[in-house]
Amino acid sequence: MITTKDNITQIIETNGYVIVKNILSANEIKRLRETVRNYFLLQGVPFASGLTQPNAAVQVPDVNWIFYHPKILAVMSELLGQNNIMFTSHCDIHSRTLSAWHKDDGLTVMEGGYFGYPTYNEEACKVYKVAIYLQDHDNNKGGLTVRKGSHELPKIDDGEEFYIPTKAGDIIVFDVRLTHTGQRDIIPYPSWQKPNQLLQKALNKIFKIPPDQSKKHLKNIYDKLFGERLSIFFTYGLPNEYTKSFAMNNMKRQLEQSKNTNIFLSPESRQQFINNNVILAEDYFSDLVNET
Ligand SMILES: O=C(O)CCC(=O)C(=O)O
Ligand SMILES: [Fe+2]
Repeated sequence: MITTKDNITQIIETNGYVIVKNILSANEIKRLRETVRNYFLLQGVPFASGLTQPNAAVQVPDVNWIFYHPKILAVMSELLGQNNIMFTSHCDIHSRTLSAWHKDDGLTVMEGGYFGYPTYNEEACKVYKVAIYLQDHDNNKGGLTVRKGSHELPKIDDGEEFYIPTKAGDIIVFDVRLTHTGQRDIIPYPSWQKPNQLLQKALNKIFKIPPDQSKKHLKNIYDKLFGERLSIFFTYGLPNEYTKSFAMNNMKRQLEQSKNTNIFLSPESRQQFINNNVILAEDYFSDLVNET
């Protein structure tokens, strides 16, 4: 579904996600790819057959310009229905990771989830994640697949499945309660499902390697042939208790996953957000400081 700006607010409220085309230029995508790629040459946390970096807003300040990119701020203000919006300090960057169906409300991560309890029926709970894939995914199934309307449905199997074809430069914004998944298969073409398994079996046999290892080899071959799959995810919300709670608890998850304790944005990033009238969830992180 390709959308115009006039109806994006209604679409995200109904479907739980929206695609906004052509937000970033080819140069901006190139710059982000270089930053993310170079970062993962030496750093990152092994995750789902690839590398991830949670808390990237703090750990990888070179990506921060994307958070206050004028077009992204305009989209987020439009979607949230007001100029006052809050940045949660959530940002994960990924390289070559695989994924499975999940929600980003934290209910599978901690007791009560990031909001403290399930919020599927609560209208004031508006926490929206931006997904930026740094390559085209319109000819494969390596981008984002969602379940329509599932931001209002607690069960992970509920809601019609829809694959979102994106070009580098497009962004997807989704409600963090939406059920979604990234690339599930090593070779992300549905017709390759059988060959995927056969290839893996052949690798097991030829090289006498255990199945999880062969999966890794197969994935390396695919990545080499088709290029690295890189992505950036970050989250804004209405400046209210839901967003603050999401931000604080999600920060706990990010610290746990990255084995780190830095929670504050750099003074430069802070200033940029302030210049753009963005409210910062980190201003409410004092409880976290006392805990860590
Ligand atoms: O792997 C992907 O593309 C999806 C990542 C994701 O769902 C997340 O970071 O929460
Ligand atoms: Fe997710």
